[in-house]
Amino acid sequence: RQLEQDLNRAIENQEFELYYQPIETLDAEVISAEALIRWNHPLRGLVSPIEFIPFMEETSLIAPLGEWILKQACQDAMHWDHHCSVPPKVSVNISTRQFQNQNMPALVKQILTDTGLSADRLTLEITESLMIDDEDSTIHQLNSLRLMGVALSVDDFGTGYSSLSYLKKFPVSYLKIDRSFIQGLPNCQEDSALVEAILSMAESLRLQVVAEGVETSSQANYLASLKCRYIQGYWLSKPIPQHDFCNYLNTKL
Ligand code: G
Ligand code: G
Ligand code: MN
Ligand code: NA
Repeated sequence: RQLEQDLNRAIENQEFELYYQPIETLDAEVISAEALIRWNHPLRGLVSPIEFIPFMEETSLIAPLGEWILKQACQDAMHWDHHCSVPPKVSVNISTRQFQNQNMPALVKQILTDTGLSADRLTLEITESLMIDDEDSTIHQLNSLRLMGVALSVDDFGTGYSSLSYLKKFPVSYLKIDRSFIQGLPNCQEDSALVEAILSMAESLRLQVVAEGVETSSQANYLASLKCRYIQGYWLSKPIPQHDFCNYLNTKL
C-alpha cells in the first residue's frame, strides 16, 4: 500500500533516474549502454530496482514506468549523437510481465518516431522466462520488433531453466552470459567449461555474446583468450548517472 502510493507519486514527481553501464569490445570500444533504473526516494535515498520492479510488475504500474524508461533511454541515445564523439547503441531491460501486458512493437515504434532514434540503435534485453511458453503472440511481437530493426538480447542467459530450443524460434541477436558463470573464471573448471560451451554454441548459431559481471582483469583476459567479443561489468565501469555518461564516452578517445 505504502509502496504503491510512493511509486505513484514517484512517477508524477519524476523521482526516477537512468544510469548507464557500458558494454564494450575487448578493445574498449563502447558498443552499447545498458539503461539501469534508480529511484531517488526523498527519504530513503537511492533505491535499487530489485526493491520495486517486482512489485510494479504485480500491479499495473509497470506499464507507465516501462514507457518512461524506454522513452528516456531513446532520448538519451539521441543526446549522445549530438554531444558525444562515438555514440553507442542503447540497451533497455524489458521485464517479462511488461512485455506480456503491452503491445511492445507498437510502443517501441511510437517512441522511436517521437524521439527520432533509429531502430538499429535500440536493443531490448529480455529474459528466458519470456520464451518458455512459445506463445504465438510472443513470437509474433519479437519478429515484428526484429523486422523493425530492433535487436533482441537474452539477459541472464543460462539461469532460466528453459529449453534451448527457443533459440531456433526467436529472432535473438545477443546472449548475455549471466554473471554467475563469469564469477569463477578463470580458475573454476565448471564455469570455464560452461562459458566455453556457450561461446561455441553461440558461434554455430551466429549469435553475439556479451559476458556480464566482469570484475577483474584476469576474467577479461581469459574471456579474450576464448574470443568472447563483448564484455560488461565493474572492471570496465559501474553504472554511471545519465548526466556523466557522455564524459565517460569522451574519455575513451
Ligand atoms: O542495476 P541493478 O543491478 O541494481 O539491477 C537490478 C535488477 O533490476 C537487474 O535484474 C536489472 O535487470 C533490473 N533492472 C534494472 N533496471 C531496469 C529497468 O529499467 N527495467 C527493468 N525491467 N528491469 C531493470
Ligand atoms: O539482470 P541484469 O543483467 O540487467 O542486471 C544488471 C545488474 O548487474 C545491475 O544491477 C548492475 O548494477 C549489476 N552489475 C553490473 N556489473 C556488475 C559486476 O561487475 N558485478 C556485479 N556483482 N554486479 C554487476
Ligand atoms: Mn540487463
Ligand atoms: Na543479467
